[in-house]
Amino acid sequence: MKIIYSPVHKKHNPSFEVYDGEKSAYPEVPDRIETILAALKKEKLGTVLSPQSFSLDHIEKIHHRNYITFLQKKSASLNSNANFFASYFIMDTYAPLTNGTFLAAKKAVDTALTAAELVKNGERLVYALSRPPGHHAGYVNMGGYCYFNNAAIAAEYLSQFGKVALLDIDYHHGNGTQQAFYQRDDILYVSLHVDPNKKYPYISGFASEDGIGKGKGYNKNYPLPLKTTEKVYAETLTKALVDIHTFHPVFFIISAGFDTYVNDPIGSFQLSIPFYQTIGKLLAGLQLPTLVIQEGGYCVADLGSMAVQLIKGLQSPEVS
Ligand code: SP5
Ligand code: ZN
Repeated sequence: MKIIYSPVHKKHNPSFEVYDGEKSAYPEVPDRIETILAALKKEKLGTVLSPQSFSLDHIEKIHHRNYITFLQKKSASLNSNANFFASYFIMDTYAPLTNGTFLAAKKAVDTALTAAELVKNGERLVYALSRPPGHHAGYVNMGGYCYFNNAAIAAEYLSQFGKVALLDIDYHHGNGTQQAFYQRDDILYVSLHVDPNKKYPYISGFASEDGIGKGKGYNKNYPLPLKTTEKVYAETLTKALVDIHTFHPVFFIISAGFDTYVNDPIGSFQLSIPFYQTIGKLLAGLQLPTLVIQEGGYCVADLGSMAVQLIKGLQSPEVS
């Protein structure tokens, strides 16, 4: 396996989020990616490569030019300890802009695009250690710890070469990714996530949202109960994999969040560390060129173990 990583993500390190009007600790910390990288290296699961630099044109396919310019200019204008919250382009209080945010977010996109290009060129499995994450970022807004939609930009890139299935297994619904492809029939978006009636992002992720125009039927949401068990998760994932198999994609992208873990400080599901290997095995059953892109997951102490289990599962197909 190839692992794509750059230390530039550390330049994005907000000092707080605002929750119900009060400051609270920012859970999306640089150590998340550092601990995953260290665990993958320790288990010798792959070769680490640095991302190449791609043109902003790739980002412009998913985000409005004025949004990209705002993110770039505003970020550069901030002093090193500022956290900027309020703008037309910011949809909630979980995505503060800081001085290093643009540089880190652009590198997270480069990380995903470098991985996508390797998959396009025949690699079977590539892991993009993108940070900040991306799946909540929409056409004109950042939110939910996300700035540029790394997975959507990678999917758009790969769609030039064949149909793409994007499976989102973060605890939260990927509202930004759904929005990007809601009218498309060449990119299937399938997501398993907590019931949006109960948790963030609240406004999307309902089972009734199934696409519009020629995109009708190419968006699939599987909202799950707050205390979802491994049994229910595995049954639901099996249904999602039937959707993907039926679509006959050429490429498979996984928006991989580890906030479904039982001890995650934000999530509420009941998945254990070994269960991530079960997930990996189920996904490997598709036998498709696969791009894993990091999304959320906030139990920093155990993120490395979850990533290792997921990759071990992806490398050992249940069906051959
Ligand atoms: C990529 C991703 O997983 N984004 C998740 C964004 C969810 N943010 C909302 C959760 C806010 C939790 N903060 C609670 C602090 C209580 N004092
Ligand atoms: Zn999440």
